[in-house]
Amino acid sequence: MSSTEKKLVLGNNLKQVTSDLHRHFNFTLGHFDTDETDGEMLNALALTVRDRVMERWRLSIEDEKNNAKKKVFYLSLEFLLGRSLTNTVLNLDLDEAVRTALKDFGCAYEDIESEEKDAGLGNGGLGRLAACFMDSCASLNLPVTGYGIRYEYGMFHQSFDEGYQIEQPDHWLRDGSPWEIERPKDTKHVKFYGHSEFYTNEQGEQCARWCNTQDVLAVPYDMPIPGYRNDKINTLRLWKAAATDEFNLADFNAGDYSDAVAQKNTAEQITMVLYPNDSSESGKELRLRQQYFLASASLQDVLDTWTKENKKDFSTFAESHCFQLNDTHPTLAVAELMRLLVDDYNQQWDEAWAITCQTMAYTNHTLLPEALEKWSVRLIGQLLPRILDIIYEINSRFLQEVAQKWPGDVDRQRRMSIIEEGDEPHVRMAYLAIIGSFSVNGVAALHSQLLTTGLFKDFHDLWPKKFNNKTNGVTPRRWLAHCNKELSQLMNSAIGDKWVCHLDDLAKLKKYAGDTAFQDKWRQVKYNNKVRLANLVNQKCGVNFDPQFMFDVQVKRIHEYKRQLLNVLHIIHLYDRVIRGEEILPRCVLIGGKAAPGYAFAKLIIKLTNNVAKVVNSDPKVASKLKVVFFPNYRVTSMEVICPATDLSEQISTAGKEASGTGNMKFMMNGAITIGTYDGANIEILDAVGEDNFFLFGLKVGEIAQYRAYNNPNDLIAVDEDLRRVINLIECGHFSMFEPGVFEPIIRSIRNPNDPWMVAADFRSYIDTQELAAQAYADTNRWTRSSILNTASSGHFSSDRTIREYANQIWSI
Ligand code: 26Q
Repeated sequence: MSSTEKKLVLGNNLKQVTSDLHRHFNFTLGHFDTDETDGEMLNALALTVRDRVMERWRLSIEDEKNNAKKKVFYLSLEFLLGRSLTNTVLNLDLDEAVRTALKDFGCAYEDIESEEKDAGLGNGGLGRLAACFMDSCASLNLPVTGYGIRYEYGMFHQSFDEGYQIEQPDHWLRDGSPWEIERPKDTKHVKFYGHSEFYTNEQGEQCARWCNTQDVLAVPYDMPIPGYRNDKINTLRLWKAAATDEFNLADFNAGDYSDAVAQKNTAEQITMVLYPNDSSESGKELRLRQQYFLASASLQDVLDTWTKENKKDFSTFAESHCFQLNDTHPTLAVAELMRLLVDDYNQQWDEAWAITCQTMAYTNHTLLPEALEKWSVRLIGQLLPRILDIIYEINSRFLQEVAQKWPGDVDRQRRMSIIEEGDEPHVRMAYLAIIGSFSVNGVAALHSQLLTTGLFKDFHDLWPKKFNNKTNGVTPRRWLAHCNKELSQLMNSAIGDKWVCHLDDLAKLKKYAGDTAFQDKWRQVKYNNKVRLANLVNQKCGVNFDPQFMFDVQVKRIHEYKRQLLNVLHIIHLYDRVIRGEEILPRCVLIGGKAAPGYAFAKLIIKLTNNVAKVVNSDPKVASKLKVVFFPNYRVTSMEVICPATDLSEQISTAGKEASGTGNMKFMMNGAITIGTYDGANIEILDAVGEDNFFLFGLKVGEIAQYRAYNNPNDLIAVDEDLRRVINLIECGHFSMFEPGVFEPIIRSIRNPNDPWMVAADFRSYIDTQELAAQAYADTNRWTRSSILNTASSGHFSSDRTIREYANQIWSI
């Protein structure tokens, strides 16, 4: 029994859980009828579970205060948590008690859990990675706190009109959330606007202060992050913006009541909505305010805690703190930490800079040059004048260092400057992050290597040791134990249940890969999961998926580099073959994902998929061979049903463009086989599972430039009959009968000799490899063996492994 366990009062047994459920239902929530809805039952259950979280949380915080030598803070504009109830029930080992207690009420656990809304506080991979990391940190008993923003509106809700994406607001907090605890006494003031003032203090030192600011309050809401069955609860602290009283006072006293209230709105706007990952949204002031708001509130929080104990002695601060920056989004933290130390705590610049560079670490998540964050100097100067001073000072000292190492190389100085000169000068956030950090990492081996030879080569030349790789991972709790209960049970019966926290243990399944009795059971589980997904597809799309067919799935944000278009071309090719009278392996193809609201081309790909699906699904000649859906409103909770049911996982990005991918890992864990390019973490998946159990296709990074020089899509179309027929079906309007010309931009893009995404170039290889996959699927035992081997080889892709690497190699905890 652990020391924490001894101090726990609330039991996990059926009797106590039932009694608490009744108490919360009747007394906390005041329900007196028995015909309450599932939603009301969810609240009572959440409170029952939360009580058990609370007692562990208190002990964890106490324990950390007394024992943690070093604390880590994960700063991220996104935490894509999904649902909390099921995850908490699993991690606290409450599953059985909860199921039985609910039965007493005449409720099924599945109905109650499905009432919870997703916390969709993220766009996709980067946000979900932050959530998986939080789960692993707690499960590994590491002192890691997350800092983020409590968006009132999360990722938008997606629906379709005539096949076009429609966005609706996601007011996830409408009915309140039992998982957040407001902590008003830890409120911070965040400064905006105003100007810098320079003065000499009593000791005769030159100092600066930021005056005439318009402050906004940052109010923290804490969410518990439970570890897996270890009684550890970490904290995710999310900030909400609120107006200060002073802020309103001037206008209010002048009698301008409505202006005063309107100003309140400007302050509260900051945390109103999550920005979609959208190039058309770049440069928006509100986004910059969000970023600074997070950085400033979080650092003040940490420094307040520090100075309460240590006053202004920062001599051991660096050895006991580390800030991990999730991409450049929270990078103003570099300048903000300098400001707080120098202006507010009177530290010398050099000491403050040493602290900053020893505590900040930066993770990059993209290779697309257009996705690198830049903010206009004018905007930063207006909104955050003191921060701009500090960025300039950091830059000037840095450029001196460059000049010393490469005397006379002015072009290098221009290239490496934090300030990009031009008509409108910009701050390059990635450079600020690199210069202010002791560690810079990419998220898969190829990605990290491309960073050091491409985008950040100059910085790698200067500081080779700063750069490292941390291949992403996903939490096996949510992405296997929770979402695939039946497979978990089957695996437990064969190899025990240690794999939940030691995923490498799954390798023990390898010896069962060829065992036909085990294969039969494995196949049965997959079949049952396919039935479950088929029901969901039917309910959401009105299309019948036959669980006997191969389930071929691509779910992720819609982007040209991810090449959903290539997938659609394959679907059209299969359709064309059926129409031609050829036999094909029966398939159900599911595509899902959201397009950024301002990304017209991505939205057109959704429209094309919907139109193709309509033609395919309504043709009775095709019905017994091919079904297609665009799955609406894809989110964390959908993936929990989709990945256990998938046979073929589509990971088909243009080589060199997908930093890592994490969906690829969830599918692999659940026994799907990948059809994919040599890109991101696919390479490591291929390495782990071997080429017999992976369908590799397409140009590699090093082949693309040369291929482009000698090949033109139009020539490829001319010589490839299959491609020609597919293009012709789109061009002639077969999928746009009453909408002439709608898909014109798509055709133009495929035919473009400079198509950056290489769609035509990879078509032949993709189609041929899809055919190999179909043949493999037809050989049931071979496929099942491969499926088992994929799960068995997925141990490396646990976020526990990733977090151990961060903890050992970056955080030193
Ligand atoms: C930036 C500025 C303004 C508004 C929005 C943004 C913004 C928001 C989100 C920019 C990018 C993102 C998200 C990026 C992302 O999800 N990247 C993915 O990160 C995964 C985790 O490392 C990788 O697996 C994926 O390969 C990568 O695409």
